[in-house]
Amino acid sequence: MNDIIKGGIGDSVRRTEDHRFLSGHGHYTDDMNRPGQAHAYFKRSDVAHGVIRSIDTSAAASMPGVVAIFTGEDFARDNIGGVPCGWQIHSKDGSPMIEPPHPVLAQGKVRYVGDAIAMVIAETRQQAKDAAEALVIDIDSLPAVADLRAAAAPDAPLVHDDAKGNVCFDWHIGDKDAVDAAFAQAHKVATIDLVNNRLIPNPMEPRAAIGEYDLSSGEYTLYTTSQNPHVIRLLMGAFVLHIPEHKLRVVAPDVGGGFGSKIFHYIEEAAVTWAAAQVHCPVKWTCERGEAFITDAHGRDHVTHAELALAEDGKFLALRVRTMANMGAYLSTFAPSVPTYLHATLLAGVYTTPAIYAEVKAMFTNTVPVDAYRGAGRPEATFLLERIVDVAAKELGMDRIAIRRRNFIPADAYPYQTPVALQYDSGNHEATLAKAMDHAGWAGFEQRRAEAKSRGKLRGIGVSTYLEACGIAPSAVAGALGARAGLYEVANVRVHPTGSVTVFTGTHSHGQGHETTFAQLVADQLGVPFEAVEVVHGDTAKIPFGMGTYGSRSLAVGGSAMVKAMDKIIAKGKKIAAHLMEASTDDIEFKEGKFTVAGTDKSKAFAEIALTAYVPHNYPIEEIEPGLDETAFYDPKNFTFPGGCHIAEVEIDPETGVVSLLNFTAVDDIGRVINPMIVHGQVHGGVAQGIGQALLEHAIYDETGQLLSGSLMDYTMPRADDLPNIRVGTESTMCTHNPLGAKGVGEVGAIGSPPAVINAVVDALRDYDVTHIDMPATAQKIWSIIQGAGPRM
Ligand code: MCN
Repeated sequence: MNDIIKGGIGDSVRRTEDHRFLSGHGHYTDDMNRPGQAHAYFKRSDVAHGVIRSIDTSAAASMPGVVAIFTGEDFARDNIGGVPCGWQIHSKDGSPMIEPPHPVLAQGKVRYVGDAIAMVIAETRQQAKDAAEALVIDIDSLPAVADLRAAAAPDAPLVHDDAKGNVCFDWHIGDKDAVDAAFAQAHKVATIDLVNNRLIPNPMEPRAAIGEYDLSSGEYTLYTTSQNPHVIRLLMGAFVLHIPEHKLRVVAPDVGGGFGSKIFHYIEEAAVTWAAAQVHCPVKWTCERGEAFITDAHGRDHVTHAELALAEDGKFLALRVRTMANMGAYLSTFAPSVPTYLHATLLAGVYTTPAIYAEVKAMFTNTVPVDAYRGAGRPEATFLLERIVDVAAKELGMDRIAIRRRNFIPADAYPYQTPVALQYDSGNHEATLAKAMDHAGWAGFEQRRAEAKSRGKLRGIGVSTYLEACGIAPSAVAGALGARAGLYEVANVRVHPTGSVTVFTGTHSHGQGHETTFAQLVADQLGVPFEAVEVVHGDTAKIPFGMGTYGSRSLAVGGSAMVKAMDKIIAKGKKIAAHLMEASTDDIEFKEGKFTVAGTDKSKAFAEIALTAYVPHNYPIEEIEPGLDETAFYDPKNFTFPGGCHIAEVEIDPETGVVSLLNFTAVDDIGRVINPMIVHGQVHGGVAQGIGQALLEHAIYDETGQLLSGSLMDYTMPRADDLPNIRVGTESTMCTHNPLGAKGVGEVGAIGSPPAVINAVVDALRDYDVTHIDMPATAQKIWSIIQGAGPRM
């Protein structure tokens, strides 16, 4: 610990942003009120599928305070485009995915409960809401389909006429012949059918947006709760509203959590921006919690059949996976990438499985669009793998740890090419497993099980050894995998004359603590005090460009861009120092904030060089431009591949089926750590969400497309007393291709934890005939299993 600089890399600095947040000085979109603003309320469909016969706005239009009412026809008349999808997938027969237009307000048909039909703008929010109630909307209901298996039935109602069989795409990856051949040789085959339960994100701050139009300059501004303002500007400006970027500013101020749900370009953003120009005043919309349930993109929702071919010694010979993925009623911004490139490419996990073949059929249903939610695709892959590995162990009568060890990719086999496209750069699965087993007291578990049994309780322990791909960027890879834009990151490092620094980053912090960790990074590299660094993000008018925050990319990609920009600062500083100290630039060394002539005691402090750069005195202006302000773009060669081991220990009360999670251990390998405290917090948050998925959360639709769990009374979020003390440990193998050696941490908790919990629950029920329990493992499900199966003798 001694060589960790105070406020530098490796120091658990307290989060600078927290004082602002905890003292009520955060500046969220809904905190803003623009002069003369009006308020928007969206009238939404309460049927899942139907034809809009008529919308009568006359009574509503004469209600007090009403400024304007717009319907889909108004948008169509003004040639406003549909909300685009940022990803393109081709089916295995080479045909492009079906990409139905997604109008800002419904045109002709409604396709899910929550689909926006009309936008009412009034002087107050309540007036807009009251007027929306006075709209007379005539909809002929059509049969709807919400469930994946029902959507695939031959006579299922069609969500979009051109998506035959409700199929958006039917994609595949891997070597089918090799997999078939391996199955033919298998000693045994482990099989599992599972559902990855649909989730609703529920960040603390609901979405909000304010559109503004300046008549004199023709400039639009959108304030929005977004994780990636530049991407919103690009999509909304170019595809929806046709506003050139120099006339469109997008600001994402403080954002109270997103978990992926605020990456996407939502229709409300386009609607308020467009409407501001129509009604000549700013237009503000704030989502209500209940409205968020039926408008924020949902997550997960897979139905999967998987088979693992096994050799007699427990070696995995091949994996075959067939997944159906719910896209909802329209394609959200990143939706097609989630079950394909973020899911199926992860199916090797931490294992040496030589042959893998996966098919993914994406389906439309009359439900809220589904897109990335913390982990996006990787939790689904990890759940499938770590469950089937336990099933395989049971099938072969092998120990669950032993079968994992037999199949781990050895640490010395890195870099490792998987059969499903990815090349992992580093990892040490044996080390994370050993550390987690030690922290979790794995060796003493059977004693604890026996003790629980003496109290009439069923105790179980579950393990999950995972690997994920994050630091989402490599433009070449993203492009090859279907992204419609490259994914790099940008940083502008501006050193001011007195040596303080402002960093402008294209990433966006909405709970991850970037204002702290990025300041640590800059303080460490430039040798300036931590307090002298300010981090700016979230405004397209201030930052050159940026791809935003998701896929645990901000440090590995955004932080690396900062390192690149700082390298340029240091290189220029060396030239200035060489001039001041009459030395050759090659002889100047930079360390801990000082430029020194090598082998001498002659040196200049960083702040002195900064001042010289701006206030030239006897300065060779022809050779060195004044100023100390550099921008760099960083496009990594590869993803980063964090991995780790999560262990859960549960106790079940057989009388009630209630699961108590007693212990949870997470040991994650995330390469070099900038701030251990923030990293631990990220793991805690992710694990809490994973536990929520495993035990509590489920978005349930009925067969008519009504969301039954559409409020916090019905949709169970984990609370503090549902969570045990989470033991967090790290184990570092460095990322080999970014200058920091860092891997992402933002999603690991949500990826590794669900199978650990379910494996523990299944283990607790080992005396019953249970191979698998779908998430969430509610008390009712478990009680029914116990009642139905009865103990196995
Ligand atoms: N960090 C570090 N050392 C590492 C890795 C990361 O100190 N080796 C620090 C980073 O500098 C950053 C934080 O940990 O402060 C998370 O970094 P990173 O893994 O790069 O993830 P991002 O910042 O890109 O955040 C995205 C990730 C995702 S994808 C989701 S979803 C998520 C998450 O972060 N949503 C969150 N964490 C969240 N936390 C909060 N509070 N709210 C959300 O909405």
